Amino acid sequence: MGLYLLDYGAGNVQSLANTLKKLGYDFTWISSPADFHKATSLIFPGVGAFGSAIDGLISRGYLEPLREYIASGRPYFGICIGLQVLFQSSTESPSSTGLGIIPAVIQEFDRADKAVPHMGWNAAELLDPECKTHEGLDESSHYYFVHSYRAKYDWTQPDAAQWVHSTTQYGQEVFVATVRKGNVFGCQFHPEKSGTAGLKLLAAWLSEPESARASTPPTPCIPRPPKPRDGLTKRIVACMDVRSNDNGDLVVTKGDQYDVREKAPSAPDDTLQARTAGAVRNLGKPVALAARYYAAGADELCLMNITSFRHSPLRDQPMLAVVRAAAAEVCVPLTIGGGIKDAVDPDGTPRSALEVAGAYFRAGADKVSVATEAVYAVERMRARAGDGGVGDGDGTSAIETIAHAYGRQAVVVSIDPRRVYVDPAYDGPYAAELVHGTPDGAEKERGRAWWYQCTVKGGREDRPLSVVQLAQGVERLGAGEIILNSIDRDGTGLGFDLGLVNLVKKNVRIPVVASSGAGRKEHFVEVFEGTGVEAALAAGIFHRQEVGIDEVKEALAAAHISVRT
Ligand code: 1PR
Repeated sequence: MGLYLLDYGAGNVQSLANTLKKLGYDFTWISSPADFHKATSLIFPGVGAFGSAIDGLISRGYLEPLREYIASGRPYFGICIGLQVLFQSSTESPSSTGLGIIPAVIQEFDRADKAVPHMGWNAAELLDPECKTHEGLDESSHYYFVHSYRAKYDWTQPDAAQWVHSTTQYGQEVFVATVRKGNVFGCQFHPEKSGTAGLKLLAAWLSEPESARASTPPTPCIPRPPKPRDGLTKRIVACMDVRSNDNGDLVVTKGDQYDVREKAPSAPDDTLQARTAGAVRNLGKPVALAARYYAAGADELCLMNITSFRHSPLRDQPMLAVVRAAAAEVCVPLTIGGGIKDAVDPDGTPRSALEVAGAYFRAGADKVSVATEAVYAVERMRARAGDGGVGDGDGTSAIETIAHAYGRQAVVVSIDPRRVYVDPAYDGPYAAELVHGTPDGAEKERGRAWWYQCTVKGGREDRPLSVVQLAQGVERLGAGEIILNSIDRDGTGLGFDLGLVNLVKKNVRIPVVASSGAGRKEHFVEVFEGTGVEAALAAGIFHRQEVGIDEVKEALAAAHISVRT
């Protein structure tokens, strides 16, 4: 089979290549317009923005060959933007024209009742009421979506509705999850990031005889009114903080309030604790742990290069090899953080944040996480506005440049706030963000109040910025998601800081991942019941195997919180 993959230059399409290799398929990247004639099957794993995709296709001379390829009746599989380009246009990029094969327009999700992007695992419901599984798509499975724009399902428009194979509901909107007609199949979600359910779907399409793939009939138009609740599940994220130990090996470590060195015993002795005191805590190898968490059902994985600021950005950057090896093992989204900023390699070569992010995307990352540089960018933005104003980006920050090239869904901001305790009657600049200790809270908190100050360099330096100012600032600059750590709770096992999580969640409209402090499975139930967060992240309890990801999900399911099992 002449299987070809189309990359219009966005770059972060390595996941699909890894998945196809896993499934045992050889493929060739389209590298010139002439390649379209050689292809007998074509997959377009589009990522990023609609306009960038169309511009990328035009500048490479691919748009007309792609149109001709699809018109020739040979099998086509479009993923995410690869599905959206089949439509007439998108409000994301009004000046760009799509292929116009499906007569409808892609529009932005309504943000009134939900966080946008729609990011996470959701169900797809087949239009054909007779079957619960079809073309490898299974109604009882969940698939990984990440997008801000969608094609609304409108059964009153038969010319467009006849293409719709399945739909998904987010908030109160029912949109097109998959299309299927003739030789065309497309999905809004990412099968290459959807674990075994996604592998099954891709395998089913790839193994179908080409004649069958080229001749699917239209779908009848069936009303699909929204249900009371959507099918989006809460995500469980396993995070690995990676750094080199004293022998120079990259290991997964874990700190207590960001201190990753083993503690000395209280009295001098000859125990193992005394002999290892001061050494970097070693909890395993990053790739082996990533594979373990994938097998255990983690919905996403994070690899944080926690001492990145001391190393060169790209030259001899050992994290790239770790990401490459981890990405080959796992079929769920992978976020890489640490050192995503403009920097200079030891040989004097300047590297832009975009270039550094690009290297990680090509290695197989799906999202990059920016921490220190995000704080500086918001500070610059506020300084430009003056007079305490919020301001606007100038297009040069890491968040803006990466979001422009790879889409905002690919840019996460990791926030490292620390509590600043103040008098409960505090009336200073952060009074509106004050959190008060509850009577049943920890002893240290009772009768006290605090605000949350942002830090940089892994908590080593405080900055004159509150967590709300940072969260709102990065949303404005174009971040697609926030990982919300807590230096006070990190590694303590006391539970997530619900006051902090609620404060940030109610001040932004992008998804928030609660992080730091998980010590028991009940803490996950608490954070989902007590805040509106989309995901919860933990490190220590998973590394030390104190609680399994499956146990967390069982506890959530028992509390009627929707999870992917
Ligand atoms: O500043 O863009 O280079 O990014 C550096 C990244 O490394 C940031 O995301 C920062 O949070 C992280 N980092 C830096 N130093 C440390 C450290 O621990 N010394 N790790 C560090 C922060 C927090 C979480 C942890 C959760 C859950 N670790 O990653 O996984 O707190 O832990 P728990 O479940 O065990 O409580 P830049």
